[in-house]
Amino acid sequence: MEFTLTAQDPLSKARAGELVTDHGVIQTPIFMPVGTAGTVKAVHQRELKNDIKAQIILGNTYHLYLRPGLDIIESAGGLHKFNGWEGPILTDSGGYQVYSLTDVRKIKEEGVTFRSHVDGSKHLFTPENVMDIQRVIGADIIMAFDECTPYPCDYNYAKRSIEMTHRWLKRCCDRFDNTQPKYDYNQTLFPIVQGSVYKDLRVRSAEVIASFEREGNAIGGLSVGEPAEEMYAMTEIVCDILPQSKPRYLMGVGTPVNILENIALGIDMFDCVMPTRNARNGMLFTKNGILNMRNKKWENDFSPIEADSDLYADTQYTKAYLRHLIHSGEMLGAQIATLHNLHFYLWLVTEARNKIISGEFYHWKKIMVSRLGQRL
Ligand code: PRF
Repeated sequence: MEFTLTAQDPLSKARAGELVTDHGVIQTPIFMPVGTAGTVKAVHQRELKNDIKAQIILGNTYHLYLRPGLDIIESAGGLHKFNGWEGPILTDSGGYQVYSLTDVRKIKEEGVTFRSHVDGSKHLFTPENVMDIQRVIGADIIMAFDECTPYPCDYNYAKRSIEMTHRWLKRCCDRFDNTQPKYDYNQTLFPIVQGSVYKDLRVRSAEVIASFEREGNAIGGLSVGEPAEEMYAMTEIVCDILPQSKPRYLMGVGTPVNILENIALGIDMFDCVMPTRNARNGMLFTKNGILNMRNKKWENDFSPIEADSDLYADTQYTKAYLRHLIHSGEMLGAQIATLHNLHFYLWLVTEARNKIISGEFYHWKKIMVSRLGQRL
């Protein structure tokens, strides 16, 4: 995998770059739509490619391992062949889903035992088997197995946790480096910085993670309930330590404002369920702020969802119609709203990239941040 920096903003730490994978080029900063179970919910692969212009999508080790299971994914020839998405894929390691989705779990040095949220069966994830599983799934970028600490988190717990995450990383790298891809393209492993909201722990973790010299690095453990200012403070400290020459991925972030603020601090890659999940509840993100489509206000509004958009779904349908669909629990409502939100998130990062290249990012970001959070 090659990463080239194309431009740097003179007034912030924002960067524009290009990441080359065997399944295509990713222009950064980028937002990666979340496709937990091998599908970006409510969106066809053709729409992802042609309408939203997604450049990379996410999958989850935890979900895919439980259902459909590795035998089926391997028989299909890997996740790309199975789901028909031909672009790059990144899989998260399960080092977050086991904590957020399972209640019966035990974290030990060896790994994490948990019960499936699907059928209650018992499983063990270790740094080694999570690498093996991600080899079978076959994502282009795979993630290290980590512990994402909750917020708030006791200092001593967070300290012990990063040391274990670092030992797990060594085990991940040993396994990854001693195994081969299952299919005819390369995979790369990104390690994850943790450390809760403690500066010294973030510094320590970032130094350790950087010392592994992988092809890209990620920041985890943020956007778990802490105030945005604390998240930004941690991102800033960590970005100052992680190498300039490699992509930086901030996991599970965030709102449009969070994304712009973190781009300004030097983040290149984002993922979040917010645009997809909130769409299904009728929340639309736009250039001028946030719309709640369930609101009675839109009942008789026959204007397009977004008049000056190049997305078919934005100009073809009215607000009143989308409100009706969402209200009635119609599937098309989820489809239209999801297309809209993902198209908006991809527009936001593409525009950020263009502004970084033209040297206007800092001022543009200021104006956008004041608009994006407004409730319309
Ligand atoms: N670790 C992993 N995946 C994640 C996170 C993490 O800390 C987060 C935190 N926001 C989202 N997804 N492995």
